[in-house]
Amino acid sequence: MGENHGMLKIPALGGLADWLNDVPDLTELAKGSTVWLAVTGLSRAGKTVFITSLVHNLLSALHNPNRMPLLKVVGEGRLIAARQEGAKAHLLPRFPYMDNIEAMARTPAGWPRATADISEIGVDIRFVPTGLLGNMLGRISGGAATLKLRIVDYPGEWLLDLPLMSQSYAEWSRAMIQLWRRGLRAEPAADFMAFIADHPHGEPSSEAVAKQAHDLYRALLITGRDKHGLSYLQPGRFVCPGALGDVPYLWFAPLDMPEGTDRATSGTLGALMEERYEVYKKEVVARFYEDYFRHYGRQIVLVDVLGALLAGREAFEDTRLATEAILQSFRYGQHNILTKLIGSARVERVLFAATKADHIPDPQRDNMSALLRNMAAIPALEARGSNADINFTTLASVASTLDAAQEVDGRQGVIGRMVGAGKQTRFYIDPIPVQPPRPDTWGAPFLGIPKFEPPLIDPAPVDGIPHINLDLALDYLIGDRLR
Ligand SMILES: Nc1nc2c(ncn2[C@@H]2O[C@H](COP(=O)(O)OP(=O)(O)OP(=O)(O)O)[C@@H](O)[C@H]2O)c(=O)[nH]1
Ligand SMILES: [Mg+2]
Repeated sequence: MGENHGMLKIPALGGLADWLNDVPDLTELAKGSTVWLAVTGLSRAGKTVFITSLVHNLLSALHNPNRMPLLKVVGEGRLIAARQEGAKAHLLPRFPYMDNIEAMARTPAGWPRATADISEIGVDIRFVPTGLLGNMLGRISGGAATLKLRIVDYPGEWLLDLPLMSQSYAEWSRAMIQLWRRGLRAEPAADFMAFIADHPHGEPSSEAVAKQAHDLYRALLITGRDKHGLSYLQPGRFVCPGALGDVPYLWFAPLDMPEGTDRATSGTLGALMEERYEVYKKEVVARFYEDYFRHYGRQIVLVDVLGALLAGREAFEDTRLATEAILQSFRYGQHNILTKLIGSARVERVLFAATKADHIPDPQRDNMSALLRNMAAIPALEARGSNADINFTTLASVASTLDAAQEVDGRQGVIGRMVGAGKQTRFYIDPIPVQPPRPDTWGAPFLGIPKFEPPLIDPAPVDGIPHINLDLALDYLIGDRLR
């Protein structure tokens, strides 16, 4: 304070203008404003657990601020209240926060069920704004501001469809058929390939054949995901349909379209598939971006990097491809398809987060973040231009283990109770590489990382849930709106 002691310091005019540019609209702040945070990621990445823990820890933060010290509004003691928003006429299904908490707090503790569709939940955060703003608002509104946080859970598979928007049916078919002929994919694809070899694109259009091809292709995508750990699966709605239902325009599949064929001939099987593909793009893919995605200014993309590492070389490579494809939804070019879809709406901040960090010991976690960054080919994208602000981290929404005290064969590990086993188990892992491993260094794949039981959880919003980096992640995503 010095010589200004006792006086309100008025900033110089230039400084004031800068300051006004930096803060959200004053009246908006006094009334309360809204921020959308979308949580996405491929199946089993940890979206439901993340949102459940986030909401529970926010609602508990007043009672137990020690859980969320790195969320500055909590760490700085500025939180006044955090409440679940009251009943509203929202359009999206409600995220089942209480059911999920009860599943985790039960004895024996379990995990929430897998989810199939988009859902949302709101938390109203009342807080004291920082600094000068706080002083001014102090007079306007009794010292507090309210941020309405709207959290949305949607399948990351839906983002895998953005590339379709700039591909014709023939181009997309060729890309898919090539992909399914190679490596790990060839064996499960054999039946589907045999079927489309019997039904070339030029044969007369047939509803029954189209439906059969679709059923075979869809089953292939789901087998690829569940039995082979594959992630780069298009179209995303064949794997995660959401509330679409079994409508006829979905009944398409790629066909063997020869190089040089750009449009299917009218009246053929190829033409029927093409027509449905185009309707799918317009009615499903474009609509998701236009009606939903464009509103979600802050997004977190959860990636099960550890699961991908353990699933072996090809599954890891597939996760890498999928992560790269998802990243396209956050890169705006002057004339690119995303910009056409969402217009001037912008995703401002995106956090890519490697989940389930409690499966690896603390010293390995920075490597995990670096590996995720390298998987997404971020170095090539460093010149950001008008892209969203993108960051990387490693987190555990529900820390269910402790670091094991001893090393075994030079490997560090964690210790926790396995679901259903009832006794403590240690899990050791090779050091996490910062670059995708070289082809000759991969071990034998195994699917499904160990399932540890959640720790003891109080279902009342008092104590919160132990986590790793959840507060840091949230501060990056919405901290600026809580200043
Ligand atoms: N130990 C531990 N396990 C976790 C954590 N987060 C998720 N898991 C495990 O991963 C599984 C999947 O998590 P969910 O949150 O249901 O994943 P999701 O992305 O919602 O999956 P879908 O709804 O199928 O798309 C859980 O059942 C847990 O076994 C975590 O922070 N720690
Ligand atoms: Mg889920």
